[in-house]
Amino acid sequence: MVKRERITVLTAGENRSGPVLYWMSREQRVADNWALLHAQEEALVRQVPLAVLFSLAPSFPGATLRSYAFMLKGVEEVERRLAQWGIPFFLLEGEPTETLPRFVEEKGISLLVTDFDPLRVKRSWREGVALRLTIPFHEVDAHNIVPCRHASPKPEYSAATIRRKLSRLLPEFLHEFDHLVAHPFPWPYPVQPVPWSDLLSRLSPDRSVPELPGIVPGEAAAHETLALFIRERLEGYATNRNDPNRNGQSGLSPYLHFGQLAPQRAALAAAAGGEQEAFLEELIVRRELSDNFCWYQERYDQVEGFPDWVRKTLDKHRGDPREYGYAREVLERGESHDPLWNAAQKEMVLFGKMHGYLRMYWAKKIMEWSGSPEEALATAIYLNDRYELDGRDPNGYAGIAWSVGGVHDRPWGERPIFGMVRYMNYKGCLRKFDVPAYINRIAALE
Ligand code: FAD
Ligand code: FO1
Repeated sequence: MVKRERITVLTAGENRSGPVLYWMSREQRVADNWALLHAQEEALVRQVPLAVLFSLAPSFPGATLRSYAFMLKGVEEVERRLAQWGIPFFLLEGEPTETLPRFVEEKGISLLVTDFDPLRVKRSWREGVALRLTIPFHEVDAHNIVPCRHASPKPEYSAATIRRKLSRLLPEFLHEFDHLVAHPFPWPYPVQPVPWSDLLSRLSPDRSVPELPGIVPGEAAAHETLALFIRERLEGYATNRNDPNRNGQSGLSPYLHFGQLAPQRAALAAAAGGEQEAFLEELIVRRELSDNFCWYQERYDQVEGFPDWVRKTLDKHRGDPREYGYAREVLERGESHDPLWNAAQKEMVLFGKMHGYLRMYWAKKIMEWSGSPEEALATAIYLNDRYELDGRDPNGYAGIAWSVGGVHDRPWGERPIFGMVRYMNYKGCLRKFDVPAYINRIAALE
């Protein structure tokens, strides 16, 4: 049974008979998907057909060919996997607030289920659709192990405060998933296959950020990446994860971002592994703190979303002289005076995934070289969401807010520009890892 704490009734609606529809958005997978499991539970109780629908929005903020190509290959795999369970899949093009209510009416859907996502664009989609429904509309948190709304009723101050709440609740929520069954009530209408081959050309996403040849999209590849990490790199994660010269991170973020892997699955696999505390701290505490931030702080991508102490200290230092200042285009080309920063920017542009440790340094330097916190925030978000395959994610908005605006961090010694927001510098990196080796490695790959 899907736990009640995962389910939010967005609209009660009137009951009528008819199929159940899962509007898949964030959780683009068949296995380990609480939203899909809830939709099937409801369809079995009602003894009606079940279908899954993905709404392909042409203008997802910041998305380029890189992200759409990866995502659509994963969604195509979803269609193939669903067929094995007798569950049809539909892909609607256009804005969901238009296309979805029409589909619900045409097919006489009796219950609409969708997955939880704290981002603004998704809130507006859900609100827009809810306004035009007369049937029940349920939202299921299939991303957080402890459902976001249940873990805490407010924005958490730091990892420490949410960690206390999560660790109390994890024993109740970190368990094996229920299983999908072959759906016994067949879909009563003809199903046109999705025209996968010409979708991308019709979507015509920004091709200046090309696909990434080095990473295979989809649920199967996600599970292989997880298994490899657990087998070969979980053990050394605590020591290796912050060294850009070691392959110490899991590589899971693109799969988690597009919902091709359930964080709960990764946690279950790690918990059975070796030394997992450091990994679970990132995978559970840090990630679920990001959803908490974006859900309860609607201005998660604005300076107004920073804590009061930060806004005060940054205001005090607005007028400080900047030793360096770069236009966004110069930064985008990785042409600052700082070879380490340039290498990190190039790693992101070329491979779609900057090393986690360098993301902090990268964003803090943008803060140091921008004319204002507002400009720094906008530039970091623009570059992050344009080039990171795992971009356009609550983890990114929280990570950038931490770097630029001290969100989830504490006050540090006061200094120019940053005020009491934590500062990071080149010398600090030199102490942490072999900086020339990293710079040379990226230079050799260009
Ligand atoms: P691992 O170290 O293997 O971590 C495993 C998982 O734990 C990650 O996939 C992620 O879900 C979670 N995690 C790890 N570190 C963090 C963190 N600091 N905050 C939240 N969750 C974390 N992450 C994104 O998914 N998308 C982004 O756009 C993004 N932008 C960032 C920007 C900045 C300025 C900063 C400081 C961090 C950003 N992060 C972002 C968080 C983190 O850097 C990435 O999640 C991580 O590097 C992804 O690689 P991995 O999965 O191999 O990491
Ligand atoms: N979700 C959708 O439901 N429809 C889309 O067309 C869509 C496009 C998209 C493009 C890039 C990207 O990074 C994410 C995209 N998402 C889309 C959202 C994604 O599924 C995640 O839910 C959020 O980005 C993470 O919160």
